Amino acid sequence: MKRALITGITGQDGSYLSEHLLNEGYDVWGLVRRTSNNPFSRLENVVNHNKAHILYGDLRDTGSLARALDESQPDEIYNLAAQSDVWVSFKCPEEAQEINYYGLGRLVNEAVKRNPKVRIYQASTSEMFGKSQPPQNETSPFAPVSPYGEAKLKAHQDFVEGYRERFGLFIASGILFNHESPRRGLNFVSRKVTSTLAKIKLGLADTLTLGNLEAKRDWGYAGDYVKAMHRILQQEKPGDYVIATGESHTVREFVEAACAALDMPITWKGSGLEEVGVTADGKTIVTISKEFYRPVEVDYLLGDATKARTELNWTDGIGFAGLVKLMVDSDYELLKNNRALT
Ligand code: NDP
Ligand code: GDR
Repeated sequence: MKRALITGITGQDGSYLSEHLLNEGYDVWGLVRRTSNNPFSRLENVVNHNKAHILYGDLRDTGSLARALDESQPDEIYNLAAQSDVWVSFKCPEEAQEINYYGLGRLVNEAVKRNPKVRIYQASTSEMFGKSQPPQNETSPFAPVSPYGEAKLKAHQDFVEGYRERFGLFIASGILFNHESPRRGLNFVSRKVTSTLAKIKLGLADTLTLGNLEAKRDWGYAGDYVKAMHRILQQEKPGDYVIATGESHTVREFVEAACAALDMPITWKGSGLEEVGVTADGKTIVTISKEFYRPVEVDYLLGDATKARTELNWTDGIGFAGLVKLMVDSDYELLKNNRALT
């Protein structure tokens, strides 16, 4: 039985990946950091049934990583742990560097000391492309604009490409474009939109306040994307793979699709910070605030995943409208049944 260690198992991707690897017959171990609230809300299918082993540790604590590696003795490591919020990274840049850059260095160094043949997956990101011209693929230049993107790029260059070339290690990456799900953190725009609009529909909130509506993202479904992570580590040679749908939509289109899914269509009035989204009965339900703009924006991400489709035989499934509906329906049902959103 293969053993996998997942850092970031409590996050969106960690939860789907742990379920996928358990289905594939893996012995799954997850690194969890201590938090003041329940870290296992996404892991009902995994932890509550004692299917995965939990190890306490932190990417900032080398000793904890050493102990986690000794206990789990993994054949494969999936490094999903990160400070993953781009907006927050502008406010806490050292944290992004500490976890997203040095964290990978600590993990890789400790892992290969114990097992030079271990296979390591790094969660790289389309934020590394930043201002690079779309469509972006594995040969596009990197041009990150946020502390998050910069830390992820440095980690990618030093510990993925660099260690692979210098030491011949099996370190691979997925350069994943935005992927969402009903388990997406409430701080990210997709889930903020679906959860708040569902509240508005049920009379539990009045308005949804957003920042830049014009940014374009290539949004896919997280459940499909974790399958690519696993396939990347099953290849003969380690490589880097763009994972994306090849379709890009603005934040504005995301809001419109979510409103449509809730049978609550809106029209837009005004412009800039004064723009509002208004329902057919004249209620303003979307407003704009400077607070949610970023100092520098990534305007347009559109991924070309030809390499992954060819070499990994990877496909994405549900489409943009399907993804938005899945998220809206899930939030609406949870709220209707007085369940907490996590
Ligand atoms: P989440 O924010 O949902 O999950 C991040 C995980 O990292 C959580 O389990 C979190 O723990 C953990 N974590 C944070 N800091 C530390 C630390 N210091 N030590 C140990 N664990 C820590 O992210 P996603 O699941 O969405 O993303 C997974 C990975 O993929 C991340 O690395 C992200 O940067 C990257 N990525 C994500 C994309 C996306 O669209 N989702 C696209 C491209 C890349 P806790 O629960 O305690 O906060
Ligand atoms: P992103 O995701 O920065 O692409 O990073 P996010 O959902 O935070 O933003 C997407 C776009 O929406 C715009 N936006 C807002 N964003 C948030 N969070 N809140 C708002 O109110 C709002 N209004 C407009 C943003 O400006 C941006 O253009 C995600 C994370 O998962 C990263 O970890 C990952 O690496 C990348 O996707 C690929």
